[in-house]
Amino acid sequence: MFDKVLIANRGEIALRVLRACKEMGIKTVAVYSKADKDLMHVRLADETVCIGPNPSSASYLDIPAIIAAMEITDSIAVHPGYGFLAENADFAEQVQNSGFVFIGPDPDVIRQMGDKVAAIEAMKAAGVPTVPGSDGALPDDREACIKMGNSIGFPVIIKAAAGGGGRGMRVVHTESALWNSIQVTKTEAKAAFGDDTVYMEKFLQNPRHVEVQIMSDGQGNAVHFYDRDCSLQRRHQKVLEEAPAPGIDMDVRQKVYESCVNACIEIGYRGAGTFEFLYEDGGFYFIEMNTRIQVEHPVTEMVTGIDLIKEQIRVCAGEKLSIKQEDIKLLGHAFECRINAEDAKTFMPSPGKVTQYHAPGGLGVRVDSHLYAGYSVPPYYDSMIAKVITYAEDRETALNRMRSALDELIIGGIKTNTDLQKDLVRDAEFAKGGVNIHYLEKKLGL
Ligand code: MV4
Repeated sequence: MFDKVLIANRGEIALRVLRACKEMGIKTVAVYSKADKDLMHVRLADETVCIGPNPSSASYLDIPAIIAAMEITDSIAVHPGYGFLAENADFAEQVQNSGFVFIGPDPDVIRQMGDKVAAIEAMKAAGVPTVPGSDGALPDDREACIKMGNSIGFPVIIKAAAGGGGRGMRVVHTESALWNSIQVTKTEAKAAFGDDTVYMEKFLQNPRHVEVQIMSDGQGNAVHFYDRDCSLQRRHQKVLEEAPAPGIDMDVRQKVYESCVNACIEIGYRGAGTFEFLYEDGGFYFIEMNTRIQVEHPVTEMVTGIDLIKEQIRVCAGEKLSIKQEDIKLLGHAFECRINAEDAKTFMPSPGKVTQYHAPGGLGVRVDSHLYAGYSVPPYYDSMIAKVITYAEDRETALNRMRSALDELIIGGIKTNTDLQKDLVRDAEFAKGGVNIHYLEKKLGL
C-alpha cells in the first residue's frame, strides 16, 4: 500500500479522501492555495504545502506545482478527487512520468473516454446500449448528414466529441436547420476545445439521468455498485441524487450493469468510474463515462456499505479487487442533497464567513462537509459546501429522514440553497420517484 498520498483537491472531497487515507494508515499531504490555508483537511493532514495563489489556474490546476509538492514531500501517489485535474490525461501522464502513481485509470483510458466519439465506439463494441446516432464523427458532407438526420429521425442532437457535461451541444428539430446547426456547433467546439469533431444522436425528449458506479482493478476484474438517479439538476449542475434509481425493472438494470462490467474489462479500466445513461421508456442509452470518483458517490456507499474511496485507492495501488460481485448487496435507499453557498433567487455564489454551523445527525444521517463555525467560504471555487446524505431501509423512510435532517441543518452568516432542498424533499412528484431531467428547471420556472 502507498506510504503517503497527496490530495490534489480542496473542500469536502479533500476531507473525504483524507478520512479514507487515515483509516488505511496512509500518510497524507494537503496542498492548498493561499485562500485555503484554514481548510479543515489542511489542519488534519500530516504535511501541507501551499501551491500558489487563489485562482485555481495558479494552484489546483498548476500541474508543475503539484508534482513539485509530491517531490518535496516524498509522496507516492496523488488522489485528484473530482473536478480540477481529475480527468486531465496530461496530468495523469506527467504524474506517471515523474515516477508517481495517479489514483485513477491510465492516461490513455482517460483520453479515450474524454473523446466522446471514441468512448461511445468502445462501449458499443463492449455491448453497452447506446443512443441511436451517427456511429462516429459526422462527415463534411451536407447530403450525407441530412440523410443521416432523416434516418435517425428528428429531433437530433449535435454534440462535440471533446465536449461532455452539457458543453458543446445543440438540438436540431428540422432537416432545414441541420446543416447550419452542425457548422455552428463545429465552430463553437473548435473555439472551446480546439477540436471541431462532432457527432449526431437521436434527441431524447424526456429522459432520466441514471448512472452506474463501477470499480475495476485493471487486472481483468470489475464490479458494479448498482445505479443512481441524478435527474434533479439545474443547468447541468446536479442538485439532489438518490440510489438506487427508483421504479426501474431489475432485469433491465442487471443487463446494463453486466455490460458496464464487461466494458471495464474490455478497455482495461482501473479505479472508480461511472457510466452515464439516459433512461427513457424502459430503455438505457449510454452517453458518457466519467473516469473519476463523483460528488454523489456517498449514496452508493450507503446502499452497498462499501467505502468506494478506499477501494479506489487499493486497486490503484495495484491490488486486485478485494470484493466479489455476489458480496455487493443493494440494501435500502439513500438521498444526497447538495448544499451550496448561493443566492436562493439568482443562484449566484454567495461566499463569506460561516458564523453558525450545526450539522444534522441521528441514525442514517451522514454529512460530508468541511464546514465549521468561523470558516470563510472563499469566492474562488465551486460553491458546494456540504452534502447531506440520508439512508434508510426504504425510499420513503430515507426521504422522511432527509426532511428532518435538513430541518436540523443550521448554516449562519451566508446564503445557501437549503430552503430549495427543503422544498424539493417535500415535492409530491419527486416523492413518487422517477422525475425526468427537466423537472427541476420547469419547477423553478426556467
Ligand atoms: C442528451 C440529451 C438528450 N438526448 N443526448 C447533457 C449533459 C451531457 N452529459 C449529455 N446531455 C444530454 N444529452 C441525447 N441524445 C439530453 C441531455 C441533457 C441532460 C442529460 C443529463 C442530465 C441533464 C441534462 C440536461 C439537459 C440535457
